[in-house]
Amino acid sequence: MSSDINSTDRAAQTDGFHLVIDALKLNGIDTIFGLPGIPITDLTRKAQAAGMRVISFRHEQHAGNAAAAAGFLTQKPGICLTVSAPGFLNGLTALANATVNCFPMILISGSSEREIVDLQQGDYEEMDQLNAAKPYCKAAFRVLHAQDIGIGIARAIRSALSGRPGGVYLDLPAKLFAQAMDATAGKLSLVKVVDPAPRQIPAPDAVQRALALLKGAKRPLILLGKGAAYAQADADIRALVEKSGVPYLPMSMAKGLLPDTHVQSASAARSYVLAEADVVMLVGARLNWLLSHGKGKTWGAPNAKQFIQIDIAPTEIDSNVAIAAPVIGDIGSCVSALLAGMGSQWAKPPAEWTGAIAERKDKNLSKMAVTLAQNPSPMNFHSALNVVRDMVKAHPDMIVVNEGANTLDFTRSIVDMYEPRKRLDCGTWGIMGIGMGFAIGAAVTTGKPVLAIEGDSAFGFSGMEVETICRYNLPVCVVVFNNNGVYGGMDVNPTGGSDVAPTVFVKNARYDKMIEAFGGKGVHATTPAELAKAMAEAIASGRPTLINAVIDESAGTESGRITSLNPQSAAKKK
Ligand code: ADP
Ligand code: TZD
Repeated sequence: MSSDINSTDRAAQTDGFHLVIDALKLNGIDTIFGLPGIPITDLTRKAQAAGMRVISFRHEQHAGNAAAAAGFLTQKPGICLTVSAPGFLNGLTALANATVNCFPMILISGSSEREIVDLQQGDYEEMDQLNAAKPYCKAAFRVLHAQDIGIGIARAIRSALSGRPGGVYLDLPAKLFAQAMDATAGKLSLVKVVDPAPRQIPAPDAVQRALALLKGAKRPLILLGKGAAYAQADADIRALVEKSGVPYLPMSMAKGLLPDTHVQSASAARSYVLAEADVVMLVGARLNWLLSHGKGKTWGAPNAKQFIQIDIAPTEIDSNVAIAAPVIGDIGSCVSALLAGMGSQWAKPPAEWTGAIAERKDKNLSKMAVTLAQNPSPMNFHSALNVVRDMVKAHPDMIVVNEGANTLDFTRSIVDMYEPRKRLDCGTWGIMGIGMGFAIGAAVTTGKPVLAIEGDSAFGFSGMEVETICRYNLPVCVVVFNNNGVYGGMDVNPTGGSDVAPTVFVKNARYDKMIEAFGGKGVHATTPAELAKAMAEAIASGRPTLINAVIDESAGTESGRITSLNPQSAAKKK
């Protein structure tokens, strides 16, 4: 009899574990990327039992990167779940990277007991995680009472998604999970976030100002950034470009918003258009280091250019150079207002401008075709990427993940993309280590095949996650461009000592053997034909594959295309 009463009581109760899961599910979040341990082991189990997809990683940074990729691809915050202190810190790099890239994600970390942490009495994995996280994310919250879990998760979701998207930290102390409360009250405490990323309609005068500037331009240019890719306003963005007739440049993760083969793409005449344009319209792209801060030699004659900038963050405007026509709002609303304002009589840019671009494009593309057609032995970046290019053309819905230095720069410029949000890379920081996390996040979220083109150094940062790829049998094909080191393998130790140079790895390493340890398919490819065959098989089978593509160790340049950022001593040596 008494045991019946107890079980009725229990049935009428819920706890912190279940409230976290219910709050996430209520908000349409169905996947957690994480790594179990105290105090969140049971949360991962219970989430799986409740029907969520729980993807367990080997290191939290990669779980965080997977969550960030999911956020970018879906406009829902990706969830990364970690243990306290070291697990939290491992996830923090990904949270900071997501914030820098304007990707929505939530890092949820279990934490140790507040009473002990705050008195610094030495708890298991003691750390003041909330304050550690604050400078590196958009917002950071802590929940102390089970009845506040619903509101805590609602605040985290809204903070991640509204305005400029970014990373949010949610601190859940160990004690919270076990707290029990009445199940009905628990259910009522949950919040389904209404309209988490409200549309922000641009002011009509801002739209008119922008259109007037664009209309008067003799050499206009549109620059699409990854904010434009994130916005999922693909049809309107394409319509804006095509209706205006303005040549455009995609930033790396905006590639494919319009197919790179589009007649208006000015990518193959990039330096010409950046230097010569008189009016540049930025759509979800910041004038940061990736665009030489909007000034200097890259941008041609000083003060000869005017900018229109569409962005959701008003404080982005004038961050580097004066912006003549800011348009503040969400890209979908801004682009549709611009389209409406253009009317039906919009005059295309002067033929002199578009003709000069076409001429340069043709010249550069013909030159590139000759380079790509060469077949040196060992392979160089061009001959290997020539077959990658064909593979992506044949499978335009495949997601390409890309990191490295030369591997990044050459892949970005050689491999055409055909669909929006199909390219994920080192992004705003130029960070190494996103490879396997982004690949897993993309594969899990979209179910599409993923091709990860990785420098051998870049791959090393997340290489252990090939086990995760095999464990979940994900359709990921990793291609390691193996040139024996960071940037290349040619450096020598100037002392003649037995240590190799700092940039050099084990020569002729067989990365393909790594995936075989976990049941995946490893391939050693020394020619474009072998590489093409292996990629085609991987994509057709959907089987986890790692191709060790042997690249000439002298083929790259130090720092790839950003050599100018690499300090060299100016001191004269005697
Ligand atoms: P890229 O590196 O491709 O040049 P950035 O990351 O520098 O792009 O810039 C992205 C910009 O897009 C950010 O300034 C961000 O505020 C903005 N952004 C992101 N999402 C939206 C959106 N939905 N509407 C408007 N602007 C957005
Ligand atoms: N650590 C982190 C987290 N990010 C970084 N960007 C670096 C170190 C420095 N770094 C680069 O900027 S590129 C790179 C490093 C270590 C690797 C380049 O070698 P690779 O590529 O083998 O990946 P290539 O194609 O051989 O140049």
